[in-house]
Amino acid sequence: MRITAARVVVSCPGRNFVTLKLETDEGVHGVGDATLNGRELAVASYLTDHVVPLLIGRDAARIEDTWQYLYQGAYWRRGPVTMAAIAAVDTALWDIKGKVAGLPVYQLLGGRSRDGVTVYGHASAETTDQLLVDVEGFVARGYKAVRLQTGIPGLAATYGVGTPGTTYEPAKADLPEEAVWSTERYLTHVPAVFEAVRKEFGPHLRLLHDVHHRLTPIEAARLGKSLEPYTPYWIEDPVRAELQAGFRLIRQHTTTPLAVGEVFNSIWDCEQLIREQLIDFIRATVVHAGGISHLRRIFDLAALYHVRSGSHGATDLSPVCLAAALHLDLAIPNFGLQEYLPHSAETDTVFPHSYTFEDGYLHPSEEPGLGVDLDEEAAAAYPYRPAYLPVNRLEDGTMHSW
Ligand code: KDG
Ligand code: MG
Repeated sequence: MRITAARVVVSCPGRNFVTLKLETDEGVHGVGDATLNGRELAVASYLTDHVVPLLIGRDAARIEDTWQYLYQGAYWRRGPVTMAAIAAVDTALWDIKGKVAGLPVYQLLGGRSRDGVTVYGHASAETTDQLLVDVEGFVARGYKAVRLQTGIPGLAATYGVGTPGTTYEPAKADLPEEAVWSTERYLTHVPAVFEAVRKEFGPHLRLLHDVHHRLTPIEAARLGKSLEPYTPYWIEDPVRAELQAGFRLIRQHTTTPLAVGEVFNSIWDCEQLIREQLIDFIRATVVHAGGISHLRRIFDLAALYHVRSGSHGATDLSPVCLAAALHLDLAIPNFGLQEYLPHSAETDTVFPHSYTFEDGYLHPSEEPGLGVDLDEEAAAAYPYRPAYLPVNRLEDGTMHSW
């Protein structure tokens, strides 16, 4: 079976997505997500200009060989643009293989290791009182795990804090917005939020929190220690992870579990973190970490070191990525938790899918392949709109990690 056509579709049904559609001479097609929030057109160009010409005429059955061909053949290895492009090809080829076999992709990955994929949602509000109401809504819908984010008193805006009832979307049109950050105010506030939620909801609801890379290792250690009485399921991205050894310092001081990896694009970004057991959950995901093939490699390494998966699942990962993640989540032995933020109605129209949510679990489709598609006609009605993630500055104006 040969690849006969490859189209890169950039669309903005509520937010921007880059999607690759591969067609074959046997009439079977596959889709892959290549979205890189705020840098979408770079991946679209990488695919259109440098990958699509290499795919035409290739054997669609050779998933691993194609992965190695694109990864090693580029000479310039790794990086978010390259790995998102490779991910899209890999995902589309798994979709095709499932359709050819007449099986959902999770069956090709070894079959189910669990009944459903436990997910967490984002409870978020400006104040702690409003947050309690939002958490209540998640509990009522059956969620077993909830991420907590609130505004920080004294700061005008806080990254990742959405309005309850709306779709999560930190990227804003036009140029990046600038927000002010204070680590001191943040570290004082967060333990009180956890205390309030634990008091209201008891010990069994899994509570998570995203630090968005804003602390130094010793500050993160202090946060972890201060949250221990409220037993968080994890704190995420406590520090930037370019320096993997930096996590040793956090580990020396706290038993609060650590999750990291949504910006990772290869196994080499987390090899030391995993091998030294410096983290508990690896948050890499299909679209940004080289597709199903490479993410499975990361999860297999993690399994050797008691590290579980906790894949990123924000709304800038398209339904194609989410579907692919669910097939992997269902099959691997060391699944931990899957992030789930429902997409907007426009996004769902452009990406018809058959995964389902019930009582805190997601279930991938039983359809052959991934069980998700791209409606190209619907996508054409939503042209690309430039949008960027915000940047942070300290109170004195210094640029700060977000
Ligand atoms: O593109 C950035 C988003 O995906 C990010 O803000 C989401 O941190 C995030 C999360 O944990 O979902
Ligand atoms: Mg995050």
